[in-house]
Amino acid sequence: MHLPTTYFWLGLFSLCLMSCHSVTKDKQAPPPNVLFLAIDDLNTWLGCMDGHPNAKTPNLDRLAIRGTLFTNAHCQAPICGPSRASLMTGLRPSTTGIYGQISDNKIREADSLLTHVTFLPQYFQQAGYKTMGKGKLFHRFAPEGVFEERGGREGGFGPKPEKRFKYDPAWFGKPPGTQTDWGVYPARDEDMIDYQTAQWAIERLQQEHDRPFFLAAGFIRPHVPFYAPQKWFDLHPLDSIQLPPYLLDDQGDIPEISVQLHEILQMPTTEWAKEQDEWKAIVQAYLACISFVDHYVGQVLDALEASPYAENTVVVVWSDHGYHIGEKNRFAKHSLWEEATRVPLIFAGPGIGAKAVCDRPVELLDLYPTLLDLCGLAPNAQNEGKSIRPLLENPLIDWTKPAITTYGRNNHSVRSQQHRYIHFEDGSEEFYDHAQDPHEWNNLIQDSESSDSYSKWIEQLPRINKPWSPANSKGANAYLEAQRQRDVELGN
Ligand SMILES: [Ca+2]
Ligand SMILES: [Ca+2]
Repeated sequence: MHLPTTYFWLGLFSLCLMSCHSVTKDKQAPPPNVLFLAIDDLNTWLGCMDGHPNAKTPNLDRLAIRGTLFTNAHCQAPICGPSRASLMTGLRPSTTGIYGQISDNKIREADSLLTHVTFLPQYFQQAGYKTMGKGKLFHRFAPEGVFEERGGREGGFGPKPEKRFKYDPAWFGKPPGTQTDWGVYPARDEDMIDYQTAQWAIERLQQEHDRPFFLAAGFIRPHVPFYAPQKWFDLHPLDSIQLPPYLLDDQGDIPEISVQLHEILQMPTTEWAKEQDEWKAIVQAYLACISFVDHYVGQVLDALEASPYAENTVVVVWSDHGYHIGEKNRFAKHSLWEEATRVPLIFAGPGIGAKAVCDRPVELLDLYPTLLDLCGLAPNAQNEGKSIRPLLENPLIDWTKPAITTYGRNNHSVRSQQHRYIHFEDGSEEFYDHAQDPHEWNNLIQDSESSDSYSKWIEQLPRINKPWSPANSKGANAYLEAQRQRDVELGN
């Protein structure tokens, strides 16, 4: 046999093999599925994060090992409704005027920009995905038409005892108007809403789907009331509980408008909890609720791993904002400070680095474009976030875009890798250096040596600051409600 001819045929055969392989591979690799898991009011008290030494979250920890954990991710608004509206529309609160709680079906009418907005799951549906959702995804469940299969949401925040355990109307001299309470309740996990949500998601993962899917489940713990069955409290014995850092006169160096914006109604203060010897019990109950929800997130992850979708599904777990558990004299979200803006965010699946930790600042607003990018869908030109796929491939690359959180109109926090700069509508400011001051106790705004480093963040503030939309519910305190009324009365 003539050698060159042999090489020619061998070469052609190899080419054919390569091209046949590539066709087959394409046929076998449809776009990835998405498993989208929301957790309500979860701060960074995870075993895999540095939030709290008593945290026990083995399931979120193992997901973090499978994927990329973001340790400097932030919400766009520090309360449920506007945070979720921003994530699902891909637009900042300052672009839409959604600063307060908002009914799911009012989002489209909040601003003319939103009349034809394509919510994140809908974008997947329009790209040929099967979309399924249950639980707290938007503020309550989801606007009409967002999910092809609507699992809905059970009412409220789960079963309640006949009489609240700890709620005290004397906290602020007001009648009960909050869900805030803590204690062992109910007796069985099966009576918790999140148990039902997990079972529903597991059933969907056990089904055969004829198209790629976008499966969303929204868990409601650790949102108040901090109720969970006994076994979750047993994981966190009271005498083992460590208290978060706290500085009594912390508010002495912040501007007056910050004091007004951060006024918390109908929630206990840390001083109250100390006087009543309840602080450890609140920490214990919050940790118990987190361990409970971690277990049921873990059951959904187990179902994914046991399914034919294990290798071809992008998993994302996120919380809608953080929560103060006594730091800054409060038990609440509702702030532009670290404990309320910072959230756990974990991605895992095809194309995503494993055992990776990324400390670059990222935003929940980035989820929409990132998920489109990971699934090979065309970008949505309306999105204001940025795909963080480059960080999922290499968590150490340069990333200068800061994370911005907005509370009320024209009050913004800008979080970079090291600093937090806060700018209020009247021009007042706060500035913190996390390298020296991780608890944001020392407002450096008067410190001339720091002025160079914060001035650059002013340029990052949103240019648009839409008035409050009339679609918002009342503001959460006197300052926010006055701001809302002023905007609405002026007719926007
Ligand atoms: Ca929430
Ligand atoms: Ca301070």
